[in-house]
Order: sequence, then C-alpha cells, then structure tokens
Amino acid sequence: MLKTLIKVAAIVSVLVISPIAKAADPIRIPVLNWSSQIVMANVMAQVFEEMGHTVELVPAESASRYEAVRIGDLHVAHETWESTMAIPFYEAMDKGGLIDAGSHDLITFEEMGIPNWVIDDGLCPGLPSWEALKSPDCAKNFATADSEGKGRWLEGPQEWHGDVMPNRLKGLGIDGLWTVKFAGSASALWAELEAAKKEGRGTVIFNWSPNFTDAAGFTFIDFPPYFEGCRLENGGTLETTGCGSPKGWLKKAAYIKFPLTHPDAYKFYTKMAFNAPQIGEMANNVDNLGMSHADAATAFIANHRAQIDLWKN
Ligand code: TMO
Repeated sequence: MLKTLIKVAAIVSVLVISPIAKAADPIRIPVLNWSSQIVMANVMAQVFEEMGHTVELVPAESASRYEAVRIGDLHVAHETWESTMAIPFYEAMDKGGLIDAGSHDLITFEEMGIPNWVIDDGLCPGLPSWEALKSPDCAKNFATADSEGKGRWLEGPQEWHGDVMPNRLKGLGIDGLWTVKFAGSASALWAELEAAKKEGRGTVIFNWSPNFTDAAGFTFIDFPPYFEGCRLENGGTLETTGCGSPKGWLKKAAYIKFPLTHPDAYKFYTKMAFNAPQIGEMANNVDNLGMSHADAATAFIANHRAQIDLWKN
C-alpha cells in the first residue's frame, strides 16, 4: 500500500510537478550593498513579474558574483562598474558561461572625495588636488578615534576593491599621515558624512557617480591620472599605484543560457539602459527619501513607465 502510494506520488510528481517547476524556473538577481544596485534589482524583479516570471533576489558579493553568473546560479549582474569589477567580469567570460548584455547609458566614476563643506570650511587648503593631503596640518583635521592620530579615509566595504586605497596611500607616499578604514556598508558612508559635519571635522570617503550625492555637493579628489596597469593588481608597482580611478562603463552581465530559458526577459534586459540621473534617482529614493528598496523601485517604474514599456516590447 505504502509502496503503491509512493509510486503514485512519484508518477504524479513527474507528470505534474516537473513541467511546472521547469516553466517557473525563477530568474535569480543578485542583491549587493549599495542602494542603486538594490533598487535596480527590484525594478527588474517587478518588471519580470509583470511579464509572468518568478524572481528570486539573491544576496551576493561584488567579485564572486561573476562566477555565480558564469555557472548559472545567478542570471544577471546588472551593475558592473568598470573600475572595480572589470577583472572578475572578463575572467568569468574567458572561462565561458558569462556574456556581455550591453551597457547602461552613462559614464561611471568611483573615487575618494570630500563633501563641499570640507573645502568651504578651509579644513584642507588646496583640495581637491591630492597634493593638499601631504600637509600634516590638513591630515590632523581628518583624525578619528580609530585612526591613531592620522587622517582617516573611509573606504567602502573591503569586499568592493580590496586594497586599492591602502595601496594608493603608499604609492603617493602619504601613508605616514593617512590611514584607510573600511565601512561595513554604503549607508555607513552616508552616516559618516553626517557625523563629521556634526563634529566639525574633515572627512574623506569613497563615493561614486552616478549617485544621489551628485546633486548634494560632493567633490572627488584629483589624483595623478589613471593609466592601464598602474594599479598593483594590474601589474603596477609602488611607483605607479598612487594613480587615481579611471572613468568607466556600467555593464550588464548575463548567464549564457538566460536568452534561451527566458527570452522575453533577456530581451528586456538587453534594452534596459539607465542614464546617470535615473541611477541617481534610484539611490535618492532610498538614501534621501527613506523609501524601502521595493517601494523605491515601484516609484521609479511609475515615474518611467513609458520607457519601461518600450523596453518590454
Ligand atoms: C560599486 N560602487 C558603486 C559601490 O562603487
């Protein structure tokens, strides 16, 4: 009796469950730890659901995400920033399984910088030129309880760029005056801006564009120009690793089978190309207006419905 039941259940599951499971294979979208990336993940999730797909938002890390796309654990990496993610992106493509699904409609920049009031208050005369950072009188205005008397740079999470910024300080020969601490998340960077302002001390943080801060009065520091190979991880030396960040693209990566398993969703994904104000709007909805990521995505879609619908067809 029991055997028969198991047999029947097995047959039923083959007949009924597996075709459904196949049709409902969810589209897996990575969720990282900065607002525009998370809001864009939610925008895609809501649009794919409108198209009849099921979606899974999967917590992921910046660099390891490309191997996950390559083997199909994720279907997309929808915010791939050239200056910090090009290497794992191209490595996964070289191994096979990850494809380039096009670029967003903008130029990106990721760099250390200061809120404009740091300049206006004269906390480090000569900024935004990096040469101003060579002054001990400047550095001491940027000290914090955890910086051993040095000026502090607050980098993003170490998972984003490893030791690019500590190597930058060494390459510039100013690691005796400045030290790098890593934030736990993007929101810790914005909290630092508020804390420094309240305490009247200088602050240097990692930031990027497009972002909500584009409209909020933020200046990137001018470092020696970037050139191919200047960073240590690209074959550079201590002589060259003081170079600044490159301007770059913002690409969309996809699992090679995504166009076959979800053709309509893949077509939307290839057409989906946000511009700089739109990425800023996604971040602003969360970081200034305090919306949840899902609500920020719903508001964004409502605000750009005609364009979204054009990409859906
Ligand atoms: C990748 N990021 C935009 C946080 O620099």
